[in-house]
Amino acid sequence: MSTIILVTGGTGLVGKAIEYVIENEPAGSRFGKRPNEKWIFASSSEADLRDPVQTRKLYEKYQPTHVIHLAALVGGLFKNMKYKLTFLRENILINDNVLHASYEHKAQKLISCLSTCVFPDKVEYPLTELNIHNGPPHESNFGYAHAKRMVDVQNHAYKEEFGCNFTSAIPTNVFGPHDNYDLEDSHVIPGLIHKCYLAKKNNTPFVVSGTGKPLRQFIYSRDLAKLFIWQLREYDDVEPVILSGNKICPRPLSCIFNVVGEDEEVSIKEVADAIVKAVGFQGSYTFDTSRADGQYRKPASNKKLLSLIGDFKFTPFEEALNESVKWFLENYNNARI
Ligand code: NAP
Ligand code: GFB
Repeated sequence: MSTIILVTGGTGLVGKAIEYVIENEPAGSRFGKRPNEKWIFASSSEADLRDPVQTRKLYEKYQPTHVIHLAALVGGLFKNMKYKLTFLRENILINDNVLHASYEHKAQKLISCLSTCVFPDKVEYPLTELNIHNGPPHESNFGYAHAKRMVDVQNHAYKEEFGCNFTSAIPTNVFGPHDNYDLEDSHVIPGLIHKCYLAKKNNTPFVVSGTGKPLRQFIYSRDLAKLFIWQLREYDDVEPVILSGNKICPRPLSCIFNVVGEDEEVSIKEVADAIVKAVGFQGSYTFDTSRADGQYRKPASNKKLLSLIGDFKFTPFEEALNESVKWFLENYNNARI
């Protein structure tokens, strides 16, 4: 019996990381490709998942037995602040079509991707899988956040009415190769890598948005990819799992990014300092405090993940950031900039 795994959003940051891991981990290993598996990485050019007809055609074509659902309208703080209805509506359309097609085609399992921005802005910390619906999300991205939260509600409803094996993952902020480096619409790490690169190349100022004070947790895309493969193969519960870094050594900074537990976040200023080092920028940089800071913090607990996955090694942050910068420099001409 072959296993056909459809990865929607397979051409993005996270999808490309899953493809990299499946192709580069030893075949048959915990995260490597298995002999009976066929992996399909779909992009919007193959099917615009906002359209139920195109969605159905994609499922008819591939007959997936398992689905990792990544496809979404995605963006950083500033893109979210600009297009709240668009983020809400497009992601609701995509999610409803993918979940219903997965039900109609009797997918054995579906994992959808949420985000730590779904959590309430005012709630006790650390955030756990039980907090998702305990209050409104931060106003900066309430469109995207509500669309993502609804997937958890849909998963429970499909399970109760039809017995579907649907679940979800809640990653913290992700970065890595194949990211979106657009100067305005991207997330903070790719946005600052691009800005720092241009400042170095053109000898112009490097300007970081906001105050630099907000705190974040980050996960390297290729580590997140392994966690998705683990969830696909070894986790069968409707409740979501937060996918974030592990605390495996005390601060200093070089450890903090992939050891970030719920009580260890990093400031945007620390991120900017790390990017200056990785890019090799010699100048100083300033903060444009006229631009928004967004949510101050969203510390998510990875206790559930750690209790289930056992031994897992996260990539050292500086290695992950250097990989991302290297990929960006080598692919500048065809990257999403
Ligand atoms: P990304 O790099 O922007 O990739 C998005 C993917 O979705 C692309 O493959 C894109 O296809 C596809 N897509 C977008 N609109 C589509 C549509 N209408 N129909 C079909 N496919 C469509 O995003 P990402 O960072 O990999 O995000 C993947 C998932 O992780 C998303 O669900 C996102 O919400 C979640 N997430 C991301 C972060 C983060 O920091 N990046 C953090 C937490 C959660 P094309 O290549 O054809 O455009
Ligand atoms: O990754 P980011 O855009 O999104 O980070 P969020 C925003 C934080 O980084 C704010 C600061 O404090 C910004 O002021 N920042 C500094 C920058 N310079 C830059 C820059 O050049 N670009 C960007 N983008 N930020 C997003 C949610 O929140 O998290 C999404 O809006 C999604 O829905 C994503 O969930 C994972 O972490 O604030």
